[in-house]
Amino acid sequence: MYIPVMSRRNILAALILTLIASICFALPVNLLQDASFDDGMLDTPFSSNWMPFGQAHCVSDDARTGVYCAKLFGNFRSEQNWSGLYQDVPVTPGKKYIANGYLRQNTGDRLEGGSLAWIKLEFYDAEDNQLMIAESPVRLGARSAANRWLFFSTSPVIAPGGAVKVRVVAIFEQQSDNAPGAVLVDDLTLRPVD
Ligand SMILES: [Ca+2]
Repeated sequence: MYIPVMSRRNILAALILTLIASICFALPVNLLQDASFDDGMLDTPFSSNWMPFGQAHCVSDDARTGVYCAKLFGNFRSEQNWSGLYQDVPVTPGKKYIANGYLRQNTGDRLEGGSLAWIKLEFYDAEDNQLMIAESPVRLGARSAANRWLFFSTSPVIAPGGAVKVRVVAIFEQQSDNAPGAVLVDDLTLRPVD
């Protein structure tokens, strides 16, 4: 009986496929739902996974993936104010998490003055007490590049003892200068870190 022997080329291909598969399966899942803001309906632009606050809108301009992204801008209150949106995710104390995503500003609606946007993690206990905050060290501001999506990330952070959930926040801060400008947000992720 003839039994075909795998050629070196086939063995190499099999090894490469195995390596790719192991890398793919090793990537932890995104714990956020509707991370690309594309699951909303016409009457409720954001899906129920997201809680918008201040001036947070679902728009189809320049979405990074899918059709929609979030657009944040100031409340023009002549005092420091915030807009944004967040999603709460259950966490395990002692486990490490990291959040990241993409922010963008466009020519014609660039940030001015002291306006800033960034990504933040807030850990809460069962009584909704805020235990810890972790923020992306880099923020998008008036001097940041325009017309392209920029990647922002927190550091990996350990959920503190007593934490039951983490709030992933994309936040826009406007100062008392009422500076104009808007920020687009798309493709947020929250991943556990081994
Ligand atoms: Ca999107």
